[in-house]
Amino acid sequence: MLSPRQSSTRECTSLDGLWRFAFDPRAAGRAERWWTTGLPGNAEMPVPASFNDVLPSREARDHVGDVWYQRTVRVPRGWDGQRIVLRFDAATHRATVWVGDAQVVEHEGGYTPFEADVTQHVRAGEEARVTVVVNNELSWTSIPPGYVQELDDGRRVQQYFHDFFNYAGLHRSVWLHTTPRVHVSDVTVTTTGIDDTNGVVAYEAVVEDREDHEVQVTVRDAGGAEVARGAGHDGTLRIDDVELWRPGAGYLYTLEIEVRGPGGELVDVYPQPFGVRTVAVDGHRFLINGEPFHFRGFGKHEDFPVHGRGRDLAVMVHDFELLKWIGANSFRTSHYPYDEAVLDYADRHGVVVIDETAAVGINLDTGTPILSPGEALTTYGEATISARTREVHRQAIRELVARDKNHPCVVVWSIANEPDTVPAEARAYFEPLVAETRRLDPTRPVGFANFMKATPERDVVSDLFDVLLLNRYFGWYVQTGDLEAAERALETELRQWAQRGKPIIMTEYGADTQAGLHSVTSEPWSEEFQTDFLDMYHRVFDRIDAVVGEQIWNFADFATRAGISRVDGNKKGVFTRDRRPKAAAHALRRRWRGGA
Ligand code: GCB
Repeated sequence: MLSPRQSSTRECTSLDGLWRFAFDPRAAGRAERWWTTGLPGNAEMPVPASFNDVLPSREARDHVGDVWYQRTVRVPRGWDGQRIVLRFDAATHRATVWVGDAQVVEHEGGYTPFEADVTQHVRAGEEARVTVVVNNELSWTSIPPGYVQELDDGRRVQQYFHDFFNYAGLHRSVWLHTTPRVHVSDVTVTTTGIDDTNGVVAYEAVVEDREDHEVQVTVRDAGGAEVARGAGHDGTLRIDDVELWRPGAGYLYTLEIEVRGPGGELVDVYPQPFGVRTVAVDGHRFLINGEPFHFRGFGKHEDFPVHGRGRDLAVMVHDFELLKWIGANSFRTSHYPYDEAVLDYADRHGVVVIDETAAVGINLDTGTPILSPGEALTTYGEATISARTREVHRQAIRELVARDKNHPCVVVWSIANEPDTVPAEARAYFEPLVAETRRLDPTRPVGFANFMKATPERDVVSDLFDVLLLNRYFGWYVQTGDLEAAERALETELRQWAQRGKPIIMTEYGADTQAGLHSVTSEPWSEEFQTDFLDMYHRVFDRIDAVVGEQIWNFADFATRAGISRVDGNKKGVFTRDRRPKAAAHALRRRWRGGA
């Protein structure tokens, strides 16, 4: 799905700001048709933001069920005759939208965009009422999964198997924008070849209602100069003296797609940024533009006080600057697709991204108290993770690839985090999903973040994937505090994985650390321990050629639900939740930047 962009034929207005808001735990609003009557009460809620921590109450934080957002928007007078689109960058985890009294769209999945053509429901120059019901429940057929527990006292509690708070609401921007009736509705740009001086890219543009219309494309360099041109809705273009997109130097071109009518008149223009770069796996090596790449960075979260997972450009830029400060060159969008502004920024600044779906917690055998459901359930089964779940997961992959395929920063699709890949059923579950990801995008390696219990002897799916993404906690969840034993265990297992002949990227390793806690004997939870723990992992990585990436868990401390192993959230950050460095941050900076 294309991002809304301005051009000489397209206009865009933001619907961000304060919206009317109401909690609706008993789903009264659907029965009472609140989209026709307005919302009860006088609460207001900022968009974008998670609603949970904005209002200081337990009910708000732990709300399970529907919440309603409503506002009016005046449609610009000049939009008469245009196709008008209402777009949500995300609604977590599902939403139904009305304009006036008419339902215009429904969407499942909390981290990918959706839109509705609302031309029939609004009039240029007049006001329109937009109402959205967002539901935050996780079920056995949602991605991520969970279930709602009904307590004896009538309360409903959301249970889930992932280690981050179930923030919800309108986390991302809402837009009203125009396109012409005949318009570009999709574009794919891929690099098909590069040599020392030239790049060849293939493009494909989809144009709606394009009878008698022609497509022309122009490639412009970063300064706006034309460097290639072509015609037709698909084709290949050669860029001489090409400037490649490289890690650390995110050079972007723009493919300008023009649709022209029968008389040659300009009907639509859509500018699509892209980078010229290749990605490949060759034995143990991970190659970007044919050169070995070593991932240095973190698993992150979209997480910050008060607004939860809400889009925040100040925090976003600060995080990127901290990545630069510490010498990181990459991160993983653990554990869901991030706001598109994050990927746009990474494209422009040459930061490498492992892009992950929201399929986290497909695992009822984690054995850690924070994640175990407390009931004896098996991961795969008719009543738990079933073929129906897999179809929702497949759709999540489709929406991720559709949104992010043109981002040069994205070099790996991670289709799940720590699923249960020990039982035989895991193979039947994952085989079609891997095939689907490759069908959708044959140009990028596919991986999933492997869970500690799925060792080389026990895991039944890793051979299906191109890269080995491993999450390991030797020295923390096992051999706690004993870094000597942990070092041996880590090295032994990594050497086993290395025999598979694929690149290994360590996508998680880390230790909870209370900022300000110090210890001469390097006790767990102290800043000294976190530094020693990471040093130990790095010694091992440096001894094994197959390890081509180190992404620490986590960039910053983050919110989780309450639990006996979480004190005000997960503390494995190298930065605190408000982005102050722990001692390990300085140690990492020395490793990753040397003297620089
Ligand atoms: C994991 C998960 C991550 C958790 C982390 C932890 O393996 O992938 O979501 O937060 O461990 O800290 O336990």
